[in-house]
Parts: sequence; structure tokens; C-alpha cells
Amino acid sequence: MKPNLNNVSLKITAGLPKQFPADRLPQIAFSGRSNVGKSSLINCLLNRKNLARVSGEPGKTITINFYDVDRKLYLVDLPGYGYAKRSPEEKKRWSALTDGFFTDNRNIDCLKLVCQLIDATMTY
Ligand SMILES: Nc1nc2c(ncn2[C@@H]2O[C@H](COP(=O)(O)OP(=O)(O)OP(=O)(O)O)[C@@H](O)[C@H]2O)c(=O)[nH]1
Ligand SMILES: [Mg+2]
Repeated sequence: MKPNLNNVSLKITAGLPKQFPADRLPQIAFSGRSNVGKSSLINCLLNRKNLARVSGEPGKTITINFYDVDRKLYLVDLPGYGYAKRSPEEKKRWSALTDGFFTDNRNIDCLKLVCQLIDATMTY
């Protein structure tokens, strides 16, 4: 059944794996370099302007944010990686947090899809 997009909320901003939601709704996660547009895409999908915080400065999303979509599923905004202007210590912490999402997550079987965003205009 189609989710009600008027019933969407930020469930939790998790800084540690133990803060990931305990309930077993299916999850769709968004991954990609800092600034690629993960949070913007989540806003677009949920028809909101600023539910997921967007910034022109890379490294805005520093926690794993779970958006509850009408108690039917979670959209999961992962921290970006790459050129974020943050200290090596902070980058290490984000990396450990993202690793934890995949390796220290009792509900990993609820993760149904990971969308890897790529900026096609970027030069590497
Ligand atoms: N031109 C263009 N800009 C976009 C698009 N999507 C997002 N942006 C812009 O790109 C910047 C970064 O967007 P975010 O959604 O914050 O990116 P993010 O991947 O969540 O970044 P982190 O939280 O740092 O990992 C913002 O200035 C957005 O307005 C797009 O499709 N086209
Ligand atoms: Mg973001």
C-alpha cells in the first residue's frame, strides 16, 4: 500500500550502532560521497524541503539518520565520505559508524536496498 507522505518523521539520528532503531521495518539506505545529494534526494522522495538537512558544505550529515515513512519503511541517510572538510578523527568516527551499520546491526536483514549515488559531473 502507498505510504502516506504526510506521516513522515525523523525517527533517530544515530551516532552509535546501539541507537539504530530496534523495530524491524524494512530499510532503504543512501550512500555516496559528501555533497553528492543524498539528503536532497531523501527530501525529494518525501516531498519535503528541509526534513533532511542539506548544505553546500560537504560533511553535513554526520550521523546515520533514519526517516520513518508512515511506519512502513525507513529511509536511511548515511554520512558522506570523501572530501569532507573535517578532521581525520571525525572522519574515522564516521567511517566506524558506517561500518557499524553494515557489520554491527542486529537488523541488517531489514536492509533491502542500498542506493549508491554518483555525481556524474564530478571529475576525479
Ligand atoms: N545541481 C544540483 N545540485 C544538487 C542536487 N542535489 C543536491 N544538490 C546540492 O548539492 C549540495 C549537497 O547536497 P546534500 O543533499 O546536502 O548532499 P549530501 O550527500 O547529503 O552531503 P553530506 O551530508 O555532506 O554527505 C547542496 O547544495 C544541494 O543543494 C542536484 O541534483 N543537482
Ligand atoms: Mg547529507
